[in-house]
Amino acid sequence: MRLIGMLDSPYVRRAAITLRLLGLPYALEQVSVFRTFEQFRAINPVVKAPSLVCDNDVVLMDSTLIIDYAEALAGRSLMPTDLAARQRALRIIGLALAACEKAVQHVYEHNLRPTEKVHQPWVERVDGQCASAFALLEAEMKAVPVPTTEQALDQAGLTAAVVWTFTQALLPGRVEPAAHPALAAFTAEVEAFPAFRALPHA
Ligand SMILES: N[C@@H](CCC(=O)N[C@@H](CS)C(=O)NCC(=O)O)C(=O)O
Repeated sequence: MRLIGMLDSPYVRRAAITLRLLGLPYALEQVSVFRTFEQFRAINPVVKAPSLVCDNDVVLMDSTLIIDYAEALAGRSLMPTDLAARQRALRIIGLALAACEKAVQHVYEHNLRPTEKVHQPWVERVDGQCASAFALLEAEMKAVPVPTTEQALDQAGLTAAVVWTFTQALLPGRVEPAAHPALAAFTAEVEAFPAFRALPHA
């Protein structure tokens, strides 16, 4: 299998770390949807990262769907099976992915548009949604114990940590660590795990 995309994408990184934690062999090809658009387009004409080229050449996209396939392939999952724990995990993943989407929209609005075409009401809406998602995520993470090994990490913790690292790297000062101490402390521990160190945000 080939996972296509850059590790500075939180979606690519969560898929890459998940594949590794599931013990699935794959090659990571760091092709950029921006800097190497044509190269990416030759692999997936939709140009979405991550893209997973499966062993039978079928191309999957969207990190959550790639993770779904990977878990079926591996015969195990990073999601809890207990209903209450699964509901909590789904809540955390939903908040983390919403926060991530809004952070990405902020970056696109400022980095891809000429300054005179930035639409301030839209930026304010996106920033407000991003702040709400991170505040709610912080409230959830207060109750999540930090795993002592990467084997104990579930998809909720994995995704929350990847999204926090991404946001701190791309939008420094915009989502304050001091206002999100649980998320910041959780991520600091999890980023020290071997899978996270082997696949750093970069
Ligand atoms: N919901 C998707 C989002 C993926 C996504 O938006 N990836 C970005 C890179 S961070 C991308 O492909 N951007 C190029 C584009 O949308 O044209 C997922 O979970 O994989």
